[in-house]
This record gives sequence, C-alpha cells and structure tokens, in this order.
Amino acid sequence: MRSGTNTALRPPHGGPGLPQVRRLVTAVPGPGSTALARRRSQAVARGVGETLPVYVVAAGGGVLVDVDGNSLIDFGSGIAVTNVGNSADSVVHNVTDQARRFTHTCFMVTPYEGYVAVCEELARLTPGGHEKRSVLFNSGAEAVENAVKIARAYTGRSAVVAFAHAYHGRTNLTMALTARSTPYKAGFGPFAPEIYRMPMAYPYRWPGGPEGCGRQAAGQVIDAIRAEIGAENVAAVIIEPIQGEGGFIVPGAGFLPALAEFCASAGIVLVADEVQTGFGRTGHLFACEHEEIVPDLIVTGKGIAGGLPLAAVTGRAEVMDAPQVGGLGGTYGGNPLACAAALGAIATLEREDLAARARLIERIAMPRLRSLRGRYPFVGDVRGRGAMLALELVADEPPPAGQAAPRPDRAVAAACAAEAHRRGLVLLTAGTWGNVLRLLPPLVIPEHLLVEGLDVLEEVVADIARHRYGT
Ligand code: PLZ
Repeated sequence: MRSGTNTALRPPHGGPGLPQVRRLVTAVPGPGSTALARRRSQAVARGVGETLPVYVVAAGGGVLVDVDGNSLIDFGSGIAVTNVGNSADSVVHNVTDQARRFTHTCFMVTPYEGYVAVCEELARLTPGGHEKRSVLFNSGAEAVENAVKIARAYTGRSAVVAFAHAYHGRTNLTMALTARSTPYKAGFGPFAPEIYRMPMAYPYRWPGGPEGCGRQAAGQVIDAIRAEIGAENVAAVIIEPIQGEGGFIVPGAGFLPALAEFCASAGIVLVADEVQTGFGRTGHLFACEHEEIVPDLIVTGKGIAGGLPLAAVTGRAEVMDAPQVGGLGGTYGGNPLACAAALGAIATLEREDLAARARLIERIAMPRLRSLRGRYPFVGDVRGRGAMLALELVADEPPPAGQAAPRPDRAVAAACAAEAHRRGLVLLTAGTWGNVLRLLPPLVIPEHLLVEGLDVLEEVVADIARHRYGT
C-alpha cells in the first residue's frame, strides 16, 4: 500500500450495514485523500474531471466513507447509478456467485442465460405491451449510438433529431447529440453529420411562460422538422424524458405526447434516453410513464445494474430486428457479472418498491426546496420528479430584455456545492450553464439522512445568501 491510505480507518465492508451517519473526522478532503490526489495528478489524464476529491473506501445505504474515515451523505448515487444503494446485498451476492462460475465468454461466442434473462426483464418492465427485443452494452453512450444504428437500419433514413440541453454521451456520435460544448465537445470535432438540434420545452425559460410551453415547443419542433429536415428523412427523434446533465429539465406538459404522436404519424423512431431517469429514479420505473408515452426504443444504463457497467437498448421487435446478424454486439456487452448484478438490482427495485421510495423522497424534499425558492431570490426554479430534484440558481436581478428568467449564476451554484462538500454532503451540479444543484440520493437512503442532507443544503444556501447578498 502506498502512502496516504490509512488502512486502520477502512471499514471491512461497504453496503447497507455501514453506519448511516454523517461524520467528519478531518477537513474534506482530508490528508489521505490529498495524498492520493497528488498521486492522481501524476498518473491520471487531467481531462477526467472530479466533483469532490475524497477517495472512497466503502459505501452503502446513503453514505460514502473516505480513506480518512469521513462518512459523507450521498446525494449523487455516482450520477444516478446506485439506485438500490452501493454494494446492495442482492448485487453483491449475485456478482460473487457469478464470479466464481465464469467471468466472461463473450455472448457472441458462447452465450449464457444471464444475458437472456436481463433482456426478458427489460421486455417485462419497460413501457408498452408490444413484443420487444433488447441488446446489451457497456455504457449509456454505447447504447445510444446503437439505438441510432438500429433506427437508421429500420427506417433506411439518416437524420436524427436531438434537443437543446441534451446529454447523450461522450463518443463521437453521442457528442454530436449532446448540446453543451465545454467541457463535452470543445476541441473534439469534427462531429457526426445528420444531427439536427431542436428547441427544448424548458418551462422556466420558455419565452411564452410555463403554461403553454409544452404545446408551443412541440409546435415549433414539428414545424422545423417538416420545413428544415423533411420528416421523411428523419430516422429518429431522441429525447431524455427528463433532461439530466442539461439541468433536470422536466419538459412542459404535453411536449412528449405531441412528439410521440408526430413520430408515429411520420414513421420516425422515437428513442427515449432513460439512462439517467430509469429504474425507479423519478418515482416510476421509467420517466416516460409520467406522461404515458410509449417510445419505440428505450435506452437504459446507470441504475440497471447497481453499479456494474451495463446498458441496453430495448424496443419494438420489428425495429430491433432490423440490423443484420452480426451488426450489433461488442466483446463485453452484457458481461455475465453485469447481468448477474442487473438481475439482483431489478429484483431489489421491485421487492422493495424503490419507485415508491423515490416518491417519498420527493414528498420530503420538494416542500423544503420550494421554501428555499420562497426565501432566496437567487433560487430561481425548483423542479424534478421523485429522487431527481434540482434547484436552478440565477442572478438576483430581473430577467434580461426578452428573456423569461434571470441570468444563470454558475458561480453561486459552484459555491453552494463546494460548501456542501466541506460539510460532508456529496452534492452535484448540472445544467448547460452549470448553475443547477441536483439531488440524486440512492433510493434506499434512510429518511433521517435525507433530512440531514436537506438541513445541510438549507444551511449552505442561507450562508451563501448571507455572504454574497448580505441577506
Ligand atoms: N444518456 C441521459 O445521463 C450519462 C455523464 C457524466 P455513460 N450521464 C452522466 C459525464 O460527465 O460523463 C448519460 C446520461 C444520459 C447517456 C449518458 C451516457 O452514459 O454510461 O456515461 O456512457
């Protein structure tokens, strides 16, 4: 063991048995993490960002324990991955058991049951009673790319429509689909062609106000697709039913149903990217269910496998079966350990009705977030569903001419996140302008820790208000 790792402070295990407490025994980051950060800087490429440089040695329930013995409240779930909690018992059991049997064969060489079982579960759980097929991958980005391949193969068309504020990944095609330049795209072009970006139904910033936003935005998008691309040239419309990295934007009511209807009438494959919203996160198993839309293809990842790398494309059998034999795949896609983890995570989600837990988290957190908006003018908007909630922070001044909302304030969001980190709360930011604080706790977070995390957030917002605005 190299310097900086104090083994005496390491809990023997993570998982739900870890003490569910916020406990700071050093500054955050402490000396052990700081030593590891020095090693990192000499070994890891600087392009890989980091939110909070504490080095984790164990995690479970609603806490992350670092190398210095600090126990932090987790409002990030590793970016919406550990919905069932870190090292959940069912996941650990299934993965351990599978690791003892075999770790890899490649499903394209000699298959195994776990892959088939995960695809059966996806067919059962995703929206729509139609016949479905699935294909498994290693990451959300890889799955999104393959959804586009499948839609193009099925339609024989090439254009793909994506939206303002979208995030779909960091590979070449998914960078093209992703809206934000820095840090995701700057310097990495040229990007894949035939991607068209349309406005998003963003209620808080919609010029005509939130009420008409969904309907008006859908009208604009459909007109623009017809006039500028030609609906008959469009293979796929891809959308996050609640935008994630773009700032937890819940589309104005009616936007998704209108898009779904248009796609169906124009023979366009509607792809829902539920990589961040899926598996109970928003209070339903999938966010499409809130507006009762049934996408042709649904892309999942993150929460599917309790922390192991797995992602999928699931959809209508006739669409999914369009690519030729051998046209889809990859060495590791649907790796046996990841499939075993997914079967454990899915069983836990259902057995413990974690979608209902997400709704409970919303019921506890939302009123407190709303009261922050009532008290502090720089808290501009409060939004989200289930355990995917956010505060959009803005300048304490009127909206610029012609705009519906004040200027985004990235600095105040960064200050709040940094202060939360110092107090032992792992809190992430998001948004095209980096001005959104997002809450993504594991769905299994104990209620007392959720409340304590919200207390910390409230204290932080109050202190920042005092320092910046003297209120
Ligand atoms: N689609 C909707 O949220 C990943 C990315 C963080 P991968 N979001 C977190 C970062 O900075 O890289 C995401 C998503 C949606 C696709 C993806 C991509 O999933 O598993 O990261 O490839």
